[in-house]
Amino acid sequence: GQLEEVSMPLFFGWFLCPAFQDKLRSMAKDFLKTLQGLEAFKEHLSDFTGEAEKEVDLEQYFQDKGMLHCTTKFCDYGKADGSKEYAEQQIVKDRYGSMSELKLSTLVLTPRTLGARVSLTEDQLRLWPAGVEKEGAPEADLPPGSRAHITLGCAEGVEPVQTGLDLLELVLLQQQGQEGERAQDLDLGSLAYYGKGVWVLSLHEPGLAPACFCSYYG
Ligand code: ACK
Repeated sequence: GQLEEVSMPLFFGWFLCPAFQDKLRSMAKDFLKTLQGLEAFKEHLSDFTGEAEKEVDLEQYFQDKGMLHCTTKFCDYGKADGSKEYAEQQIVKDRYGSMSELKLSTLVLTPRTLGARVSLTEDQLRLWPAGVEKEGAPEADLPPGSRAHITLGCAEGVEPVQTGLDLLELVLLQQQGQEGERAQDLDLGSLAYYGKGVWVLSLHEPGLAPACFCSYYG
């Protein structure tokens, strides 16, 4: 009926608790500060500026996209394929409003986006929609959950949907056996460069972020 259509959200996902949002934001800030001071980063600066000589302030370069979350299903108020089917699943109804911990293993920075990769548990994967990896990387065959992420910032003019697409590209490279060029060990983790401005920080200690599974209406 009409009410049902009205009730379809922009997206479903896990929403980080406010205290952990602050923690993650300040961790990202530290990372950006450290990264832009590294010689290795400066060598590849043209990936970001288009010019080798120009300086870049990464904290300004990446714009905050609001409340930190990990999208499961993007519904676009019911306009996106499979929204209704997703929302009607028993597991989605059962878990709605429940808390779990998101495991953050990696920070991924590209000239377009800054994001945290989320490693979903078996149980969390039950809320992961089918086909979103294929949708983002049609030519690849990536395991469910490969696209799970938290967008931490986007370059000017870039939409947050790009963070998941950038992550899929990285996961594909890793699936093909690329490990990146080991750049440096930082306090937070070990840093690798994958070319074309893609920097990956594997955290020494994965972060555990308490989050609530629900939906966002905008
Ligand atoms: O950072 P995100 O995961 O990327 O969170 C936002 C959220 O929905 C609200 O815009 C994500 N998003 C936007 N468009 C799509 C799409 N076509 N497929 C998957 N996720 C999307 C965006």
